[in-house]
Amino acid sequence: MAPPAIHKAPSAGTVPHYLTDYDSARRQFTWQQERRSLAGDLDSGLNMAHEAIDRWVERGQGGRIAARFIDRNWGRADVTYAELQGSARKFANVLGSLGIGRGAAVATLLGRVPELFSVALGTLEAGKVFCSLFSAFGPEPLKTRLQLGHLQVLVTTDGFYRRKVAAIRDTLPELRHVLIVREDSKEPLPPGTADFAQLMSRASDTYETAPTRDTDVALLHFTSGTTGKPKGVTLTHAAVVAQHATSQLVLDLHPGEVFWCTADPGWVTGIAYGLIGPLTCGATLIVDREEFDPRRWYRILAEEAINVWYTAPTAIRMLMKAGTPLARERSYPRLRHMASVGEPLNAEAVIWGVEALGMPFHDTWWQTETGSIMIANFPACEVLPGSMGRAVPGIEAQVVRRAPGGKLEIVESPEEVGEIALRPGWPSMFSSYLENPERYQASFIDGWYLAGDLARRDREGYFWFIGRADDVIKSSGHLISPFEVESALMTHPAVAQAGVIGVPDPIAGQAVKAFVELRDGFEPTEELRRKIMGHARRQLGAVVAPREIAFEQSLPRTRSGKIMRRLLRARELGLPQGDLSTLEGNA
Ligand code: 6R9
Repeated sequence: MAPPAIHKAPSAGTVPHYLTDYDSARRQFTWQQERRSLAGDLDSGLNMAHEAIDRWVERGQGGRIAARFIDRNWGRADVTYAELQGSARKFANVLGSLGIGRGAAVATLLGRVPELFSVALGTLEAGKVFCSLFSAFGPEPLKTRLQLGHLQVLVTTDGFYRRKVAAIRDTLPELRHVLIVREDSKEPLPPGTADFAQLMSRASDTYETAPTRDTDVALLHFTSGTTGKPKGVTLTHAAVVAQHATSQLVLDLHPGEVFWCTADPGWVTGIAYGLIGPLTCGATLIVDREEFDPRRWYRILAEEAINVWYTAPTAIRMLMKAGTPLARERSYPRLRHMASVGEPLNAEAVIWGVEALGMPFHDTWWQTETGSIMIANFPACEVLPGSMGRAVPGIEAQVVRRAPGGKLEIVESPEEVGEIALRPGWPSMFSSYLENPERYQASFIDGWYLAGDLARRDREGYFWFIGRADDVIKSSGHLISPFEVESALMTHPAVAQAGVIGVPDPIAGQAVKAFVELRDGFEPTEELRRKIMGHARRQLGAVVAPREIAFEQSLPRTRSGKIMRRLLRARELGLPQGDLSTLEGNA
């Protein structure tokens, strides 16, 4: 039985919520109105960076803190909206001086540092495409993404460059400029790179924002599929309309409020809600440069007087594991709203929020492709623990089944599981999969975008997550392609075939497990297992590499030679093996 609903956060009511009555908010909401509330005239242009920073400076709010960066030793570096505008404009001028044209793509491979914000906003301001690469990736995933995205500029540190990029640079003929944010200025610059700080210091901080239109591509994010290369998801400048609206309706961010989004900027949440959306609301972002640590996190929540917190289930489960007493060692009088995204948020975690921090976690659901939150539990509405919530105003979401003849049918029964489907037309819907129009087309069926997630929808419109419809793995909130891991394993000389699946993990949600078939002449020893593991980690980075490798005599294949991950999963979990008629060797 589902746990009882939780009515309102106890501390709610201290600020007026943007959304108080769900049904009337849905009735009244229009995207045109939201669009107008930003850059005004519908026919004029729209620029994400302009909405995020310039507007506040123009209104005389430039002195407000846009972001506070906290370092390992608790040093705090504050950047105001005006300073961020200045550094963004400098970077826009740097791009100009390097001769980078409109529409070209600029990438960062950086930790959570101020330079990432300047590069992101400056790139957008200049009308170029910004792409943030996950800094824990190894050389292989970086190479694939830099190639697929035709990236012309990369901003990274000397350490990352030496460890991850130098060896693949020859394979990236389109990468014209590498700018180094130096960690140690005594070290010479790596050959073929330029000094980021030096270029910035020479650049002017006046710049006329590029006249971008709603339909111009602004962001490139990479996401993982089941087969083939990663998918390059493009979002246009219009995405800012939905990122802004949801930062208000779902995260409830007010000007001057302190907001902490714990997502890494290498993933979509870290840009949409770690940067753009909250700045359009005039909030102050807290950015922790360090990795997760329970004591550290509670100290940040308390000392930085966080008002609104957006985090992820894996982190919440790790906090639960560290124990409720640790949470209660401090008090959080300013905290008034907590939300979560990225993986299923179990009911216990929602309820634990009340116990440990005085309010429930509010689950939200969306994807890189949707560009902003689509389904949510709203701060002023009751929370159903274990449910992802209801469709955001302006979003039509349903659970559907595929009917014969390519039609979709809306599932009416709250018991029946189907696929999550969204009616196209919201402003942050992805505009393409880079160089894969067929794949893009295939995501839309019968007038709906199919998300590839399975869910139930109850009579009140609350969605309950069931699982993914494909083989993609979500581990600690990171979307991982089994294909990418299999390909990296197969570059090891001992590996003939590999099949990779996600296995349940109490903290990370899923962990990556590989089944490996060895080439003739190799023995399945512990030493070989360690070698293959090391190889995978060097190529992929520790976050993506398998945590477990099992040797198999032979992997189950279809008659066409494809590894049957479904069967590997069923065997691993002791589930029924289902239809085996296509299994190789079956008559
Ligand atoms: C924002 C983001 C998208 C996939 C999505 C689904 C899973 C996201 C979830 C959730 C259960 C939630 N997912 N939110 N599963 N409950 N509240 O995570 O984007 O990296 O593209 O991942 O993540 O499977 O389809 P992305």
